[in-house]
Amino acid sequence: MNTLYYLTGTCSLAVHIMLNKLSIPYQLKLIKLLEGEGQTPEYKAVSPLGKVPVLDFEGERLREVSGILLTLAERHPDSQLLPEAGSQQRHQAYQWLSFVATELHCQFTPAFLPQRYTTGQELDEVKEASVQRLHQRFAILEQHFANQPFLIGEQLYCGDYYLYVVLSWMGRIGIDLSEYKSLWAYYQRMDALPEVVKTRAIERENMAA
Ligand SMILES: N[C@@H](CCC(=O)N[C@@H](CS)C(=O)NCC(=O)O)C(=O)O
Repeated sequence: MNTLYYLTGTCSLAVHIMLNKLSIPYQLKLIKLLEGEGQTPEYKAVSPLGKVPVLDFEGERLREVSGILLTLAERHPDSQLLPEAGSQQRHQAYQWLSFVATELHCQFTPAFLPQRYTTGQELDEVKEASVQRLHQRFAILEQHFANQPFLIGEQLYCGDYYLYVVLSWMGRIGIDLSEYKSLWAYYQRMDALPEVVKTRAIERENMAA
């Protein structure tokens, strides 16, 4: 059985949404990262860095959000969650997926875990610098979404799920997303998609259980 190693609301949510969107059968394995479950020898054998998501998919072990999203989209070409190979839109799809992973996701980590980014005591400064870098990048996205509903145009693709999840963390570092009009509208558009609503409900129920 396909197995998603996940934690509610983390970046694994993007993969979880994809699984539901594509109606791929799966089971969930909750990894309580805050309680140290990522660092056990058993889980390190699954993810050497002790991170989620990991997806055991049809006999293969897949890691890294972007790689997993691309793999699932490629395996389901009819879903149109990835534009045609060789098209300009496909090139844009790669570009924006990289942007979300490196320019956004990676920039959040110092805000959440500043102690990993300094050997000194200046945790507040590390956090603040991270928040400032994020504001710069949101300004770019704000302009981008003034002209189009999704990352690569009129058609939603798998990178949108990743961006949606990363944007959902904003409140946790004190950024009010509604300050960015177009970006906020984009977030709300994504938040209302049936596959997003369904996946969020599953993760909420599992947390309560
Ligand atoms: N490069 C990895 C990053 C995954 C990642 O940062 N996952 C976070 C949750 S959003 C995590 O597991 N953090 C645990 C830790 O860093 O100890 C990917 O794209 O999958």
